[in-house]
Amino acid sequence: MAFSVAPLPYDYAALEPTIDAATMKLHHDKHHQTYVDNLNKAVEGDPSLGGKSLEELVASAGAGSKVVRNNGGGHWNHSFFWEIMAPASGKGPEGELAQAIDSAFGSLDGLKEKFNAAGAGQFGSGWAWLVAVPGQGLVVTSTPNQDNPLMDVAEVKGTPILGNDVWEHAYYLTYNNRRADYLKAWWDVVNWDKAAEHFASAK
Ligand code: MN3
Repeated sequence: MAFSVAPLPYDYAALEPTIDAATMKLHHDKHHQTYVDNLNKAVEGDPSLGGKSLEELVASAGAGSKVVRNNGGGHWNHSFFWEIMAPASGKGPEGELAQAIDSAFGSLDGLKEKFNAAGAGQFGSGWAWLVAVPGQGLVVTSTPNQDNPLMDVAEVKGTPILGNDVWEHAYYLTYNNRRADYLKAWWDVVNWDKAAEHFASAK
């Protein structure tokens, strides 16, 4: 098998009460695994894709099949998602990332407001992102389905710094239909150290 789901970097219950253990188990073990299984099937069935990295498949998603776009995106996005969260630490952004947030959004609250609006405004399923765009600094955007800002088809292209999954499967057990409540609570489990790593790699 070409691609596989990495174990969660923490316990299923580690993000409670923000995200419940049952949601994490289903989301990681079933939803993410299904994207990976379907991606592997698609790659096995198409010799022209053999040997390509996930990053390559994602970067050329618009030129490939819908199956690879959806499931390659699903694999990349979820791998990113597990790592951009961590047990609540009470910490916020620091250093250069904090400065860049202040300069783009006025404050961390300004970023949260914009990011939560992008997540709430994404019709149907998709993702909200904070992206480092070359020459522009930090930008908030959203993508439909399993698209992401690394894809050739993305409206806003750049390096993802933060990303939140706004598919119902990410929050329905605890928050039911209240996506806005989930978006608001999610900030408690953001892994700001990992976000800083992404920001450093974007420069
Ligand atoms: Mn998901």
